[in-house]
Amino acid sequence: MAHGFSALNTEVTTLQTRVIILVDLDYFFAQAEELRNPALKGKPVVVGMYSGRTADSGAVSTSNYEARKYGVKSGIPLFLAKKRLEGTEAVFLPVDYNYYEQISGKIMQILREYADGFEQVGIDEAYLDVTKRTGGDFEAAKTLVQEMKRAVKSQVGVTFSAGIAPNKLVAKIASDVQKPDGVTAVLPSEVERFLAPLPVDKLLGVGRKTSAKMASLGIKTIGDLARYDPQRLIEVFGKTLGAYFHNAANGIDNEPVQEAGEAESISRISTLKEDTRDIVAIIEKTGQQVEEIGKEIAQRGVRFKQVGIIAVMTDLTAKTRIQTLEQPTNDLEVLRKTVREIFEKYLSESQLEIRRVGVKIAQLTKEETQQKQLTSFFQPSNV
Ligand code: DCP
Ligand code: CA
Ligand code: CA
Repeated sequence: MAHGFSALNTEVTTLQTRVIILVDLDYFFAQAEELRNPALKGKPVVVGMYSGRTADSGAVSTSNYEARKYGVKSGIPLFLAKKRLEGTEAVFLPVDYNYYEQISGKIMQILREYADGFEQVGIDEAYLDVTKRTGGDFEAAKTLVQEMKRAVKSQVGVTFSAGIAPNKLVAKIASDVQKPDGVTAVLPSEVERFLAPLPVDKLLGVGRKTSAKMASLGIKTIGDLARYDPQRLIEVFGKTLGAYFHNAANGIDNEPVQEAGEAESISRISTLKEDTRDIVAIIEKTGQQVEEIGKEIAQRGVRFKQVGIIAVMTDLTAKTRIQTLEQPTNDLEVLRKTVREIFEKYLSESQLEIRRVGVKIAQLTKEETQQKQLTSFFQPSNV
């Protein structure tokens, strides 16, 4: 442990119940259109992706709530939307993505100021970790959301809906409960009751095929899934998915709110001179990769918290092994040492020769955020 990293896959321990907010902008493309042309308000507005083949071919990107009353929603064909809105004052507009991105950018900038940790997802959603600034208090988080709503409404003119919960998974589902311009908070003690009656396809990763499979096992609601034998789930869906479904259904989700860049990884992979199990040959190759990765992290000013190796075997199957460090670092010595350790362990477990090797670092953080985190971490709390 001299160089400060721990055993395989150390999980981040949660010291305190988190308070996570998911903000989702209401009927976003259509609301953005109303913003630049207020005369549209009150009329059904449909924003469509025109494929250009014929005047009406293409699909609805989104519509405002007036249009939704007629069954016009994302994904349906434009000709069908036209038919359903016949005889109304409906307005059809083409997608203007650049303009929506501008509006989104302004809003994200405002929201960011209200968060300890911020993660934008797509054009119209963001997760905010507000644990620190609310002191873990959900009432304070509700007040914060109201402040955010006022700020975004007055500075940009757009409404959003939000979910407040102890994790990202539940916050996202909660944000969908009251729309538009709503807020739904799910306290830690309410998570189980909140999730139980919902259909399984509310969970990320449960699409049509999976929900049909679950139905055949007698699983319809998230509550059914939560009670289902986890061992059986793993048999049916495999280890990763099975475990995920079990945890998700029980409202367990430890995914951190992280800046988009932090989720990135840097990797290098190359072919060995010959197929081998010789650690010296492997280390020679990965040593070059570590140098290259080192240049890139210096350039970008990032640290890494996760180290992985990639081994492509002679039968072309690719294996990866990951180790999480105790804290982010930019020390290439630590990287070299960790890579060697993981490879040594890997070689002791596998008999096959290796054709290609790679090194990957992940959980990247910017140097300055890192410093900020360290300062606040070491601040004595009882002064
Ligand atoms: N979008 C799209 N095609 C889809 C779904 C969405 O082009 N099939 C675009 C248009 C939406 C934006 O993405 O405005 C955000 O998607 P949402 O699912 O959040 O839907 P909306 O914001 O339109 O509506 P809601 O008020 O239900 O969030
Ligand atoms: Ca969305
Ligand atoms: Ca939305």
